[in-house]
Amino acid sequence: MERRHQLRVAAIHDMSGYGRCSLAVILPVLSTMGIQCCPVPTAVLSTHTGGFEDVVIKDLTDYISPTLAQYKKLGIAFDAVYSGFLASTEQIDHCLDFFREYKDSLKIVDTVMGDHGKPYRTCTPELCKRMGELVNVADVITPNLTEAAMLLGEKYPVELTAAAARSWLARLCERVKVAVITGVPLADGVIANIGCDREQGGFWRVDCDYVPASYPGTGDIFAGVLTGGLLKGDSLPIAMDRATTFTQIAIKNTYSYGLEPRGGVMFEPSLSWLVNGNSACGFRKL
Ligand code: PXL
Repeated sequence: MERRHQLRVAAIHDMSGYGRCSLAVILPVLSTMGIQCCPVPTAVLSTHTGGFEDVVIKDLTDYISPTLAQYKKLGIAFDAVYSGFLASTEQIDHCLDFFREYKDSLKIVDTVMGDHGKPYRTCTPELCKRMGELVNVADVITPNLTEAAMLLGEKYPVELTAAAARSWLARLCERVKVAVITGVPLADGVIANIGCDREQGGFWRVDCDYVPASYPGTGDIFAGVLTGGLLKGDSLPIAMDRATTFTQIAIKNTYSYGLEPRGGVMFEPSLSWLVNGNSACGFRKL
């Protein structure tokens, strides 16, 4: 058996050249946290699909299965398998194979399907429907509010009361150990990231400062930091706090310079926070 001294993650996600999302943010985040990230690209894109024309997309659906076969043959182990943006419905099956072959690894599914109440233009109804199959085998899921509503068959809400938020999390936690919903407008007027850990118990919220702009890739940064924190032994509220704080630092820096939103957030100058930054313990019970 291979001897290792470092955490290792397989990240099944797309690589978008411009726009700071998916592997382009997850790789640097996990590396900075001291974790080896092995990218398994689902597609290569010139830019992400949020607000650019003439996007060049190379679908890599036939890449994942042979890659998995080679890793198994080589005896390569992963502490976590993390899936994100998928380019075709077949890739659901390939992710299911990955999760089955690495059954003892932490299984993180970022249910990338849509935002602002609508599915992404690449996310077909069939893909949205089958995302539930990945949720059913996952340990940890990180939907945004749009995706949580889609998974639960709910209408996209204007806001959630604390009781409704706990109920949404509890319903997701019937299927997974840990559910985190990002960007939830709570009825007290605050947008929060909320989470539930079925085994440890408890519903948690980490409040976000309101910034009047929306940037792609922030969910990927959040999920990347959350994954790193959980792997390194953070409790769920501490991992949520770390991920929220880092994402907010990047959002606020970007906003302060008035940078074009579709370019994503300027996280690179703040990566050192992930090395030195302690959780500010900005979590509380939901
Ligand atoms: O961050 C979500 C995401 C990931 N990958 C691609 C996207 C998007 C959102 O638009 O287009 C290619």
